[in-house]
Amino acid sequence: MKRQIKDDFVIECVKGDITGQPDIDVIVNAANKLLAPGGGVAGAIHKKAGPLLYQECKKYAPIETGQAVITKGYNLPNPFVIHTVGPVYSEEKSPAEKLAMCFKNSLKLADEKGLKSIAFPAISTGIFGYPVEEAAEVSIKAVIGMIPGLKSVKKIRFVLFDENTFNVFHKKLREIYEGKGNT
Ligand code: AR6
Repeated sequence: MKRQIKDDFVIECVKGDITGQPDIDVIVNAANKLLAPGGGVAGAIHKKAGPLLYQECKKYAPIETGQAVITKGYNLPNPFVIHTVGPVYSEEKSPAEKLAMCFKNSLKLADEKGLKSIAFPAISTGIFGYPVEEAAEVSIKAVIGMIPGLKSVKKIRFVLFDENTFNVFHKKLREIYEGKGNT
């Protein structure tokens, strides 16, 4: 599903694997504070990128929840990876604020670097336990709020791994845009 926000900007949801998006400049990793290879998205990204990714990550670790750092993509089809740490839902006092920060800080980094396209997974909705409905609302609103200020980024893609998460994000994106009068 694709939404043309303005003439030259696209926001879309696809079902798939974040490590299989060769047309995207930077993919976002749902990382842990140590930026170490874990399970889920982080495991898949580090596996495909190869060990040099963790070597570079170590230079920037640890980072705080909501922060983001950028590295090269190594063996991934993307030149860059942004690593951001989502909130652990049951432990965070203001999880929505922290989750929104992940998206905002990642977009800011990509834009500053002059990148044109970015792909996000459903940060925090796996091991970190954020309910998918709530996460979709916070995540989509956070990226949409950033669009007017972006200079370089022209495409934002949400890559959702399973059918349910895809359906929830897809529906939420449609609702938010229908609310704004788009079709
Ligand atoms: N591509 C796209 N989405 C994926 C992929 C993939 N290859 N694999 C899983 N997902 P998670 P979190 C989905 O657990 O909740 C790691 O160990 C998954 O189904 O990867 O932020 C880190 O090191 C879910 O919908 O991230 C941290 O310790 C979503 O991506 C911790 O897990 C996020 O799931 C981060 O937990």
